[in-house]
Amino acid sequence: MPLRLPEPDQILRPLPRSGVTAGGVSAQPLAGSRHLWWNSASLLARGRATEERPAPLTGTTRLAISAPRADFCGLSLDRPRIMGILNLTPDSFSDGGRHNAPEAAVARAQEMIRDAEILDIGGESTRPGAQEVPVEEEIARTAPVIRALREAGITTPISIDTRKAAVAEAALDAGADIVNDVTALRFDPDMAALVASRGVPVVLMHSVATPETMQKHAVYEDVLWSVRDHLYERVAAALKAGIRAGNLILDPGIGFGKTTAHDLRLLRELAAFHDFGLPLLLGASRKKFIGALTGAATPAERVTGSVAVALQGAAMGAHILRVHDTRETRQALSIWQAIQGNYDEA
Ligand code: HH2
Repeated sequence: MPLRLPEPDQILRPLPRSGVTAGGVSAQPLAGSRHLWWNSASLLARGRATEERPAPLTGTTRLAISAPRADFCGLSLDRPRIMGILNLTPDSFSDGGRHNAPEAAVARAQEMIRDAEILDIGGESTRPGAQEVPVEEEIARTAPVIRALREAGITTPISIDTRKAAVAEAALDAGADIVNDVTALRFDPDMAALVASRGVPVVLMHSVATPETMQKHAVYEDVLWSVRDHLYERVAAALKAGIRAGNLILDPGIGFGKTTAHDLRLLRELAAFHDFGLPLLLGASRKKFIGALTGAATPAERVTGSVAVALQGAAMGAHILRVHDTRETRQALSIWQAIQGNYDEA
């Protein structure tokens, strides 16, 4: 089905509900989820007061909010999927320097895929203040490890977390399946054409400026509308470049040029992005706002807070949860899914 972009000046933000439905005619699945449904929504029109609305029974917006999302590398997105983070960098804010050697990376991947259904591999930190890594260096960090993972018989879908087309291309050639671009195809002019020609899924994330400078740009009149407008523009650009709608995944970019208040607003209103009709990815694991809210100074101390955020993402209908702590997230998610009434299927 071709993608119809939502109305640019209004958002129908569904109110996600879980558990037993009253079975009313207006109860509709949320974003193809088997756990969540909705029967009312808020209408946010640019510059106007928010109105509460019953869920529309027909129409393209209803369809976009409710419809099953395209399968993701063979994974049905009717339940939240865990994406395990494997950073092959000396300086990532959480796991920098831990998995650089290929043997250590393969061992960590083997451990993560007990619980993760996707692996996200990165060779350049994008934490606030991080400096750019030369292309050759980033390729040398990532491609051999991806090849080693495939040679070790790991068939889990792999995404390459990069802003650079040459790095993405080397990773895809080595056996990666997905491109995860925190600049939503803006950093490298060759990235959109590469993704289009390889026909692979791509994560379009909201970010501003560069990792070096982004926290200076954390100023928005209204962060929800800014992120929405940006993703709208990036989806349109991706389609124009020939990328299939079924290969697009959206991400609000928690912590990228955002304050704690911005991050919280986006987490609270995540369901506002379902009217694109696309899968949502949430990457909040161990991020700074969790430390700011709890006093957990180091990323390693933020595991419990991260699991809480992952559950919030699941409750808002996020389809992919990008996390460091795959085991802890899986345990929490299994319980959440079981409580929602899908015990046999969780
Ligand atoms: N966050 C980070 C990196 N890549 N990709 C997506 N799609 N969404 C995110 O939120 C996201 C991302 C930053 O986290 P991490 O990889 O743990 O750290 P670093 O950038 O320091 O390697």
